[in-house]
Amino acid sequence: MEQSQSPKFIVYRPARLGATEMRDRARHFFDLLDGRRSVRHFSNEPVPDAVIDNLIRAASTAPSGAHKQPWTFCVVSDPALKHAIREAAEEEERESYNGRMPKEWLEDLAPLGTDWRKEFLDIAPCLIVVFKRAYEPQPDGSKRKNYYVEESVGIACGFLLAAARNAGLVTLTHTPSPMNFLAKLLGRPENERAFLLIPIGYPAENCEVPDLVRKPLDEVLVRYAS
Ligand code: IYR
Repeated sequence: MEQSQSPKFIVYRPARLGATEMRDRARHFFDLLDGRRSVRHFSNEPVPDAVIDNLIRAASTAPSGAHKQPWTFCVVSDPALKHAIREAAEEEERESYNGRMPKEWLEDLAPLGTDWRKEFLDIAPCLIVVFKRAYEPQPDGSKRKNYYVEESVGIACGFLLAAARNAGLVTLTHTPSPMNFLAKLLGRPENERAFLLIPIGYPAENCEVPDLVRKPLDEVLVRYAS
């Protein structure tokens, strides 16, 4: 059996905020995130690489099972590759909308106005394709598993969306299904499985979003206090 590493700890003392500042910042962060919307109408204006780098740095700070950080973020801005992704996504989505998705699902999607056409995959300046890493291949050819991969990568994607919103960019959480064409097109190794496709950029001038209402606090919060 391999010897386990002895843990090493360092002092951690994050700045403590005063009551007013804490309240104000909590409110401000909520307002910021409350202004986030899933966008399907993008401008083709490019986004600086350095900004995308920092969004991915932010995503990669997410907590993960046993700190395995089981994610890979692929950033696609090459027009030919974006187009290949669009073609493959539309092929799957055409089948999904025309028979694979049950009637109830299509009814639930109707207010969002989505269909099989995914023009935004050509137009958005950048597609971030997030892969989950099911395991880590070892130099001896064996596989070392990762833990709570879905949860870890889901949280990392949440951080990414929040970081993009904070930088004044808009995103879409796109899930063309099935998504295995993405690993093929991007030449990803066997341990990586596509998790989410996130177009990112600026909204088109005439961008519209569905008029959605969020659940009020009392529908999502249950307090247990004395
Ligand atoms: N993947 C399809 C369908 C779709 C499914 C859900 I759930 C949505 O919230 C939105 C769309 C598509 O991207 O159109």
